[in-house]
Amino acid sequence: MSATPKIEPMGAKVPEPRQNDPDTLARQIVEKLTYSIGKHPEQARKYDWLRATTLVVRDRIIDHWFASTDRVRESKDKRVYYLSMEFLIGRLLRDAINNLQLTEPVREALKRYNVELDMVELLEPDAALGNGGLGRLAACFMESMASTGVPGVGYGIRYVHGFFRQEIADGAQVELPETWLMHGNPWEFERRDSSYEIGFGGKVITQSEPGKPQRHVWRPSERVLAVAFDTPIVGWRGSQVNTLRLWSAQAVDPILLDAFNDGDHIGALVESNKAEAITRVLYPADSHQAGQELRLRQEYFFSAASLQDIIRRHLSENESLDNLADKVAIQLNDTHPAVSVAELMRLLVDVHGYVWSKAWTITRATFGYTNHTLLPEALEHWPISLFERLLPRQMQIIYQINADVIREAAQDKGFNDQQIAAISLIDEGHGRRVRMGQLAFVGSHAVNGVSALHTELMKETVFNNLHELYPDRIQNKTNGVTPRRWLMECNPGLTGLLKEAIGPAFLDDTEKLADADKLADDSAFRDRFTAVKRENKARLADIISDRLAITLNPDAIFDIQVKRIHEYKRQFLNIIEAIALYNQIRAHPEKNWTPRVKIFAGKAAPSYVQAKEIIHLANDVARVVNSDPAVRDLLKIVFIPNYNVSLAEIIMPAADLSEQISTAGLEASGTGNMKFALNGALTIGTLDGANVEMLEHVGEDNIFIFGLKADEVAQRRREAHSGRSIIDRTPLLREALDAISSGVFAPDNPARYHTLVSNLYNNDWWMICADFEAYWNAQRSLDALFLNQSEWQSKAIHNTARMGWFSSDRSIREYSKDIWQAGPGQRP
Ligand code: 9GP
Repeated sequence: MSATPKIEPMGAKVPEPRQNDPDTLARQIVEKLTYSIGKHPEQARKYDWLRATTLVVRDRIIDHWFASTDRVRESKDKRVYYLSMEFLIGRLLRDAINNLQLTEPVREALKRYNVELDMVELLEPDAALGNGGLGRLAACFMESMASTGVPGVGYGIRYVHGFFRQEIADGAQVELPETWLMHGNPWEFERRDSSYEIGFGGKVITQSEPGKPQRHVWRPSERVLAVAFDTPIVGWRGSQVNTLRLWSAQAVDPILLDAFNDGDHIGALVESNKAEAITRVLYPADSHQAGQELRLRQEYFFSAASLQDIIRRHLSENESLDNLADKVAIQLNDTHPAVSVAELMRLLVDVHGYVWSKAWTITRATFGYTNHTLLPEALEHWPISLFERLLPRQMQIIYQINADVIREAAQDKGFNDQQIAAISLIDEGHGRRVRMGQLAFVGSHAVNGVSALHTELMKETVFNNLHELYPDRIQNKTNGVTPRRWLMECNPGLTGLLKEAIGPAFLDDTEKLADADKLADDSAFRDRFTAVKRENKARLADIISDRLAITLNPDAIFDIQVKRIHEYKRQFLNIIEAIALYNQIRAHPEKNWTPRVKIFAGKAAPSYVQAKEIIHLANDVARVVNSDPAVRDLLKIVFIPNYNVSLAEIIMPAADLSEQISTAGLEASGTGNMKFALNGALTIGTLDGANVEMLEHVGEDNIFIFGLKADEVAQRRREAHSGRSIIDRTPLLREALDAISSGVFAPDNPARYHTLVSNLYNNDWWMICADFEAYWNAQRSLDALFLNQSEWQSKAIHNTARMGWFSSDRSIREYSKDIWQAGPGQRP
């Protein structure tokens, strides 16, 4: 046998550019069809074209991917690892083509075979590996890290079934499995060589030798394999490509041969099924606690695999782990990966022989933690009995960390028992639980909220005592969204118009959108801006007509609320206002009503009864209102099923009005609010989350703020107001609620919404009654404004022009500088 020839690495060279003309692309697409897919172009079906096009685009990404990886390896730059249970990435093809600036040549190439690029792009399944805001933010951050030159790796889980598919049957939500991998996934590369054993259960053996510190050895009773699947994430203009590494669980022994040979053919697969179950399904539970054992297994599984991978890579380039924090920043996206703090300590102390204090210094300097919610029901805490059984050594470590923190608090700050109980990693009050928020906090050098208001509330509420103990730790990093997906790709009409009007600089620096601000007074520009919006509305109206057979008037206000369904997000308030408006239109047909279309979309966690009732109510009200001839075309209500990233890309550019009406103090940031405003929608919203900063940027004339402020909400909650007195003195509200409770919208089951309504009478926890009147008045002033189209459109232009700051590139630059000390310009 001849010796393997030595292969020279490409080095950090950018590869020779490939030919990107339509002829070359067309030829390569057919080559892929032929040699990678095994089809003649004449036989190729739609999915074959998608796959072939993806492979041709992917080749171009791979060139840049290798160059990016080599560059980081050679420069020894610090890497950022973003650990997230969720990456709601959506479709990738359009994003990749756009970022490589291949849209027109690929379109041309496919045309040669009578294939439409848009059709091909729409075939790609949505990678729905997330529930909502947190997962979508992680996807925006991955793209922005690549676009701003931050060497980053995202670590998560390769769920076989992503976020469930929602259907509406007789008005109610039905959950069906999502199958994004059905046609394979041409973007991913399986890395069998990067697989790690992950343990669960078993016992800890303590070894003592005279004169030496005790050693702890964990002997798990169960092991599964974590196998890596890599997806390249290409940044704007293709200059940097980062990796999203998702872990898939497999059994160490795929089949128990003894059992099989004994005739137990099902039992022989038990281990394999148990292992694979870990990464089979995404938990549908945003802002809603999912406290199941499988969930804790998922959390530990991907955290432990990621840490082993990080350490292996570090040790392949460095002599020891002493300088881990100089070369590695790990960001914990919410508390889901918080067990990483205990796991890294275990690896450093038990496996790599560090003394505790040194290991703790390294650990804390390496981690950062982002909090995404203050809702108590969403803050993770695990029963100690479960934790101890599944992760016995990590539990011991958590006890020791806790003892150290409590000692520090008592000695240095003189904390009393109450304060100690508040910071403790162990909640003694609810059947003894491990508090993951506290663990993430103490194990990180930086802890951040996701909007200015949320960060302040973190200091005042959930982390009040920890903030007192570590006053320099909490900082703010307001969220952002990637302008590539959320402006350029989803709104080519507006992007083209802006390019013509202010030049292309905003494509590289979103804050340059500010140059369009003055055009708000230019009537010719306003007309063109309005024409783009109308086209986007017509496109959405067509989709709604196809899917739901509801005809919409594109000249009505498109008033849209799309997001997870949750009581604090107050879709219920919006529906009640719609009913009140319906009643008024019927009572006063002679008035000059502004036509309105209220559009809803979003999913409810399957176990969240009230949220599912809200969906049902929206559909029931829609049925009655849309079929009432007395309403004419003045009000239409639509609930679009199965909200996902791709649908959002069509909805955001089509909105006139964006509903951001959460109970103040409860929405950590919101990112939908940013996408709408960037695409020229006006916002009606409370002073909550990032709405507060949006107000500062777009100016108070261009945003419609109403309702109680966060401190007023907290005050009213302390006073435990019921809604009864407000309902009694507000006829519009009372009549709307009476209509719901008397079965106007549910004649088949008039009692269906009794609980929903009686909750408002008894305890107005979400401030629906308290905010109703202010909301109604704000809506009516928007009605009046819409009749003055030039004024409305100039406010819309101010929104687009002033939203540049809300780019996730800005967020990432702030993380890079203040938390990670990594990325361009951040070298020590
Ligand atoms: O609810 C928050 C949302 O306000 C925020 O924009 C998003 C990203 O930071 O995170 C959401 N939180 C979750 O999805 C779960 O905690």
